Amino acid sequence: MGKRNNQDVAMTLTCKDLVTIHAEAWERATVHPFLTGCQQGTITAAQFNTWLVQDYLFVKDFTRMVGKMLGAAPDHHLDRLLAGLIALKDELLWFQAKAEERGLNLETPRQPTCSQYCDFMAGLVREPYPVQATALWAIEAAYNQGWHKPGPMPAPYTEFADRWGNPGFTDYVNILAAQADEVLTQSSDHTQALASTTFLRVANLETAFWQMAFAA
Ligand code: HMH
Repeated sequence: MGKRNNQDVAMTLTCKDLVTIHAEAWERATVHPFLTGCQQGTITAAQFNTWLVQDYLFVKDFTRMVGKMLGAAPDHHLDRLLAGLIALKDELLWFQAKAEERGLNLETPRQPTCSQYCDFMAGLVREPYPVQATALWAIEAAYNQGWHKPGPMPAPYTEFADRWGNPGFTDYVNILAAQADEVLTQSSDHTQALASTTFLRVANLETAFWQMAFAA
């Protein structure tokens, strides 16, 4: 924050600012006993499998959210969104393969937290595009940082940590931040305030999402 647009003294909020403003919520979203448990080998198979199935259900609706963003995005954002969708196509197939390996049934009901997160994503279509772009970045950044922060993960979690913690994914997240920053700069204070509450909502949903593994 603090940077001012010299025309109308509007604030220009950036993704970096959001992490600072909501530092505690972001820390809870990205440093969690689920992730440290994977790293230390203390997560049970049942806990991990609960997360895996619920995350598959999440990613299906996340894919729908990104698909709807195509309708609102400026022309020069389409390429990255489409690249993101192609990666999500692979990711959904990967989740199916992981579930098969583990003998998991993906036709499982969503837990309440997963449902809340999916409802939140479905509702984003009603928000201005800059708010959607901020949410997209925040959702991907949470996993990028969360899976990266504990450091190298032992088997069988290595490939999970690599999927979201790898440098290519970090580059993608940084591009999403740049795209969100660009449209936030052109937004009203009201839209920027909405982007800030949306970021906080993502952080809180992410924290609750990790917690689901322990509630089952
Ligand atoms: C809950 N947040 C959750 N799941 C994911 N797979 C991502 C973010 C990143 O795609």
